[in-house]
Amino acid sequence: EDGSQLWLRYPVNSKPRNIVNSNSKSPTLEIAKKELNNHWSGQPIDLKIDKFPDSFKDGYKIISTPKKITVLAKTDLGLLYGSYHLLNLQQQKGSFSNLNIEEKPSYDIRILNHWDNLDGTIERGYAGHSLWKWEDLPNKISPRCEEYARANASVGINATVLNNVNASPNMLREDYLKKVKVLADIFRPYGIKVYLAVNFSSPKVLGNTKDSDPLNKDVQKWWKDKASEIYKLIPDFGGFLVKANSEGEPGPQDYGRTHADGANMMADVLKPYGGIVMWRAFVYSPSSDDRAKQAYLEFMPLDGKFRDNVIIQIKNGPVDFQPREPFHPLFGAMKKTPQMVEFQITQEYLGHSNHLVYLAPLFKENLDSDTYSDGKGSTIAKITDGTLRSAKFTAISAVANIGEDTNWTGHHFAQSNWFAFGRLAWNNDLTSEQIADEWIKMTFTNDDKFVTPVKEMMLTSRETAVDYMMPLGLHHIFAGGHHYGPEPWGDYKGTRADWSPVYYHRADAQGLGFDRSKTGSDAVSQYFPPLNEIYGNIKTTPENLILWFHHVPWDYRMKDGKTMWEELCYKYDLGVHEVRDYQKLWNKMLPYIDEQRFSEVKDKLKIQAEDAVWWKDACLLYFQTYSNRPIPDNIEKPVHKLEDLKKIKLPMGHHN
Ligand code: BDP
Repeated sequence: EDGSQLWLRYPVNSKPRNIVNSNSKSPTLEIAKKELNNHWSGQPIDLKIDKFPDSFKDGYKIISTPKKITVLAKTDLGLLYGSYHLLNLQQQKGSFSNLNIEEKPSYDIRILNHWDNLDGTIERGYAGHSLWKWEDLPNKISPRCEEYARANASVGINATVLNNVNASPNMLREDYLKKVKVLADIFRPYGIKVYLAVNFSSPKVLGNTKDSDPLNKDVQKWWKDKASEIYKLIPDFGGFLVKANSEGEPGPQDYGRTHADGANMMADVLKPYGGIVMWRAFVYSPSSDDRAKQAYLEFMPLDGKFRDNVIIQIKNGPVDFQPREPFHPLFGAMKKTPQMVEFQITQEYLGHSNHLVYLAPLFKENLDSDTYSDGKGSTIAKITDGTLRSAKFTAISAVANIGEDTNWTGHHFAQSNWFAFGRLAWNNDLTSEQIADEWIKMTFTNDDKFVTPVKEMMLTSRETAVDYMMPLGLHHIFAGGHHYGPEPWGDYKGTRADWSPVYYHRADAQGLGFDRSKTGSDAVSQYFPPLNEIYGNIKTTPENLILWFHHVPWDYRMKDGKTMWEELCYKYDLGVHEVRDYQKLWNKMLPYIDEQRFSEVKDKLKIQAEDAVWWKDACLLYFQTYSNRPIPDNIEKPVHKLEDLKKIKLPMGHHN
C-alpha cells in the first residue's frame, strides 16, 4: 500500500460488465464506459447527450431508480465527469437508488500549474522529478501521464500548464513542441487541455530577432508563426502563461512597454485559434515601496487595456503564498479586466512535503474573502467565477505538488491538497469539511473511528502550521532560498532588501510587525472601504493579521488580555502542542488502515513535531532579543540555543 492509487480506489469487477448504454461515441466516452464496466457494481447506466444551455458547460445530471441510472450532459466530458461522480459516490459508500443530482463547474478553466523544468527538476517541487520525462518523449511515454490525466478528470481538473513560469525559451523549440503534442494527445480524451509557460525573450533567443519588443513587427511575426506551428501540432492548445518583468524574468518593460502591450501582442496571435493568455500579476521590484503594494500599483493603471482573451493571474495574497496573508488587493479592484486566483498546492512555505497541512481552509479563506469591490458580498469567489461580473471565460489555478514519487505528492496527506483544489475549482461552494470527508473516505476508509478524528486533524492543520511558523500575521521569516525552516534574523545585506526576513517583521525595541497603516506604507489604502479603515486601525484589525498591518508594541493588550509578546509565545507553544496531539491521534489509527501508510505518515509527523519546536525556539529566542521580556512560565522552555539555530544551513535555492 504505497499511496500510488491516490483516491482512485474503485473496486474492480471480477469480469468487466456490459452495463453502459449511450447515444454518443468518442474516446472520452470510451473511457467513461471502461471505468464503469470495470468498477461499477450497481444498476445499469445510460450516458446520454442532451440539450442544455451553454451555461451548463461540462455539467451533468444524474437521475436514478433502483433499476437504472441516467447521466445527462451537454458534452462527452460532462458524461465522463458524471461517471466519476458515481464511482466516487460508490467509493464513499453512498446510496444510488434515488439520485437526483445536478452539477456544473464554478470555473471554465480549472488549471494546474507545473513548475517543471526541461531538465526534469521541479522548482519548489518536493515529490521527486517531473512526471513528463522530457528526455524520453516523444518516443517513450511514462504510463503515469495517463494516470495523472485520469486522476485530474476524476475531480474535474481540465487544464494544465506543463512547465515552470520561469520558462526556458527552449520550451517553444520544435523538438519540445513535438513532445508536448504527445502529452496533449494522452490528456485530450480526459478533457485536459495543455498550456505552456513562455519566456518573453523567446523570439530573440530562438528566432534571432533584434530584440523581443512586443511592438517590433519581426517579433510579432515570430509569435504568429510560432502559434501556427503549435496549433498544427495541437489543435486545441489552450494558450500561454506568462511571468514577465518579475524576479529577473524578461518582459515588455525591458523595451519601455507595459504589461498590456506584452499581453495583447500574444493575445492577438492566439485569438484566431481560440487561445488565451494568463498574464501573472506577481511583480515586485527592489524599489523603496512596500512589496505588498507593488502589483496593485503596476496593474491598476492598465485596467481595461487588455484584450478579451487575456486574464490576469493573481496570487491569493499580495506577497507570496505565505501561511497566512490578507487577500490580494487587486481582486475586485480591476473592474474591467478578468481575474483569476493562483494558489500554491506545493508546500513551498508550509513545510514542504514533510508537514501535514490540509490547504482547503486556506483556499476557502481566500475565496470567501469579501473585497467589498461592488458592495458587501463581493467575495473573491464571486468576482472570479462570473457571478458578479459577466466574463467571457473564468479560470482558477494552482501550482501543483505532483512529482514522480510513488505516492505522487511526497506526503500521503498532500494528495488531499491536489484533490481539494480540483473539488473547489469544480464547486467553490463546497466546505473544507465536505472535501476532507470525501477524500478520507475515498483514500483511506469509511470507518467513522478513523474519519472523524482524522478530519478534525486535517481541518485544524493549517492553523496549527500558522501557529508554529508565523502567527498573528507574521510573514516571510523563512530561511532564504529553500524556505523550509525559520530565519527571522536573516538580513541579506548586499542583495534586495525585500528578500530579507527583517524587511517583513521589523522587530525593534518598541515592537514587532510591518506598519502598513496610513502612517506606514499605507498598503491599507489599496483595500475598498470599510476594509481600509478596518485594517488601518490596530483596534479593528483581525488579530490573525495584526502584525501584517501594524507595528505592534510588545506590551499591546490583545483581546484575551495577554500582551502581544505573551500572545506570540502562547501561539508558538500552541502550535507545538497541536502537532504533538496529531501524533497521539495518529498513533491510534493503525487498526483502521494499512501499515505502510500508517508508518510513513507517522514518520513525517515526527519531523513536523521537531520542526515545530525548531520554529518556536528560533522565533521566540530571536524576538526576545528585542522584546527583552521573559517567556511566560506556563510555556515550554526553549530546548535550543539561538547561536546553534543560527548555524543550521540547508541548501540554498537560486534566489530569495
Ligand atoms: C516564489 C518562488 C519562486 C517562483 C515565484 C513565482 O519562491 O520559486 O518562481 O514565486 O511565483 O514563490 O514566480
